[in-house]
Amino acid sequence: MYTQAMDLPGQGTGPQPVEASADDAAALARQAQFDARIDHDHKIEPRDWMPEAYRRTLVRQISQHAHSEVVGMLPEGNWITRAPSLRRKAILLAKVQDEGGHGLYLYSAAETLGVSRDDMIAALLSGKAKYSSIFNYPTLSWADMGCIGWLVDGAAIMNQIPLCRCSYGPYARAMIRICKEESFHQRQGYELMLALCNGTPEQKAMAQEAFDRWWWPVVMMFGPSDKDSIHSAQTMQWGIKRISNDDLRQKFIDATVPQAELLGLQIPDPDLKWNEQTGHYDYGAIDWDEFWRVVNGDGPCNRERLETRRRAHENGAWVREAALVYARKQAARRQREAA
Ligand code: BYC
Repeated sequence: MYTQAMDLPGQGTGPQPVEASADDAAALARQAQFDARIDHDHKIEPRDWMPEAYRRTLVRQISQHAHSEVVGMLPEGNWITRAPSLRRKAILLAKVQDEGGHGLYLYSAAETLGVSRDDMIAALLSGKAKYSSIFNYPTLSWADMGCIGWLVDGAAIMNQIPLCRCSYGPYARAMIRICKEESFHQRQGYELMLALCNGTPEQKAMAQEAFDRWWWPVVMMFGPSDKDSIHSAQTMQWGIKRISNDDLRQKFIDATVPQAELLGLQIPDPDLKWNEQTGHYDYGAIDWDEFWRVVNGDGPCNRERLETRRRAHENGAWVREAALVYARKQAARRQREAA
């Protein structure tokens, strides 16, 4: 049984009411039904009753995820005009567009929980809402496009495949499509890195330099270590998160080291080594001060990213207004025709 079932009306440690009211009995029944659905790994759907804390947790995670996709368009958008060939430009454009689409599915999934898109976007633009730390790093060379696809999307897939089994139906279903697209993103990134690593010595050096900058921020992307993760225990009990931050990080490192070796790249971690006993790679200490600095708004590009989003939002105001006026006109026309 889950912890949320422990503090229900009439179940506290204080004096117990002699008889539960009809409302209490109904609340207990709803809670029991919710717990049973979670226990049996059934999906919770928007019209099902759910505890308020479950709803709030989902709104937090799904909206942060949506914001990450939308802000995640910026570091790569920076290179669309400078892609070295038409083929690379077409791939990058398609990838960035997919990310915009992921943001939209995710905002829609969050809206099914009764929160408005306007409120979610206002929280992002005011700096109140979080988005992934990884998008606060700059993209300095073309090899960064390879590293983002290979490593950032690779980490995203590792984190998001288990979310396809999330207990909340609309989020789980959005993740299935998103993961398919992320898989294409990861492959195009690896293929780009392969081309650079098999290219001239300058191209190989550019690939290594980008890899050196992205490795640790990507390792941090999985979130704080399990002992410092404030939400994990509850979200795992609710079947939202299925694998812990540290376990996902380990899976990612184990999968990525052989890929780096195939590219002939050096991993910028002197403590990284295969551990025969555990069957996993051991890795060096993570700079958690840097992680929290970036999460709390003081990373290399936090201000620039938010400023760009704010400007885009302001510049798009006329489009939103025009769409609303058009919708009102259409509705008025339908009403006239129906009269
Ligand atoms: N960056 O208790 P914890 C993409 C926050 S988009 C910033 O472990 P939780 C892509 C956390 O929110 C990738 N903040 O939290 C797009 C919490 O703060 P609050 C985005 C982070 O929720 C374009 C606090 O730290 N993916 O893939 O159990 C191009 C304590 O953490 C970070 C998702 O959003 C971070 N890295 O676990 C390419 C996936 N890590 O909310 C690629 C869905 C932690 O209490 N989200 N924090 O203020 C998740 O799976 C989980 O929310 C997390 C964190 C693993 C991120």
